[in-house]
Amino acid sequence: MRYLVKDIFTADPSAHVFNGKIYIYPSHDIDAGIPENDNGDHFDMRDYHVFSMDSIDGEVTDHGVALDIKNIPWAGRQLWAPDAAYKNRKYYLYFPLKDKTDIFRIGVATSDKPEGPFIPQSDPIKGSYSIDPAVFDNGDGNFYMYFGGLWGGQLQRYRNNKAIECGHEPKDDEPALCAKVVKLSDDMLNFAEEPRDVVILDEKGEPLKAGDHKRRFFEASWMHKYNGKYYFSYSTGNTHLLCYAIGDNPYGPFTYKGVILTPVVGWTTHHSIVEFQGKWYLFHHDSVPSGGKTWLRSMKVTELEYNEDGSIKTIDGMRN
Ligand code: FUB
Repeated sequence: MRYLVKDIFTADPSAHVFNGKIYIYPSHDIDAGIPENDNGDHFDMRDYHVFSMDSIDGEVTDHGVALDIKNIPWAGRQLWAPDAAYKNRKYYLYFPLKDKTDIFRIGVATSDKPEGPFIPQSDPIKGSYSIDPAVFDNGDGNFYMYFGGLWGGQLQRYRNNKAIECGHEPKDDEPALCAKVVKLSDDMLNFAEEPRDVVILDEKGEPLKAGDHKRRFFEASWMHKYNGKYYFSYSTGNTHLLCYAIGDNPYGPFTYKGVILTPVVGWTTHHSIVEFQGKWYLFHHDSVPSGGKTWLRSMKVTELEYNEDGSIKTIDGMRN
């Protein structure tokens, strides 16, 4: 495993290969002096930096501030885990941010260059809510956004894409809340349809239950394709695992398959998976360099390997 950046704190790394290089779009953690709570108020980030590297062991270039909260017209607070996509000679940065009423929405900003600077749209994406957008290029002209996160990520405040009066999680024996998936419009700036549930099934074909904290979705969606199958991966939040489930198309359903990464030092765990020069890599973060401060994380990379049957070899989160 390799820490990628030492002079600032970085988390939630979304890695992509653009123009033959790896570009990483992480959160930029800061010490805002806000006490830690279950609402995640201590994650009070204010800008994004974009990083690139020519090779997996090579030098990491910090391209500086790519988007600052002060330039986002609808901003309230907290720039959380972003992702990026490329289409038709334009780069798109998708980001979760609380609006002026303290509700998380998902915004989009555009640039002609992968490293930015990115110019934000004047409003969040219509119909967006919650956090952690991950945008998947299906290679057929269609792009899908996966999103959602529990607790501070506010997903429990919605049912069927509508805000409910009193946010709550289902009872332990009821189906778990799901991440959401939605096809993006041709211009990449809107949802092309109503978001759908990313249903994760257990070995009996039943949706995972809300009480199944070691397997149910919490936050940090990612999608990648391997040998024609769709791998939806995510964090289980309060049990601190990165897990994955496999399906036959971008919408699922997906069947739970196992753990990618065991708990790391720190509360959150978040990742991306990318193929580069014939190998697969897991980008993630932990709080080791800050001495365990959960809100000051550092991104890392390690190789990810598959077994013959397409399952992923579990990685030890405490390995350094
Ligand atoms: O970085 C803030 C939040 O912490 C992210 O949006 C979550 O996925 C968790 O990593």
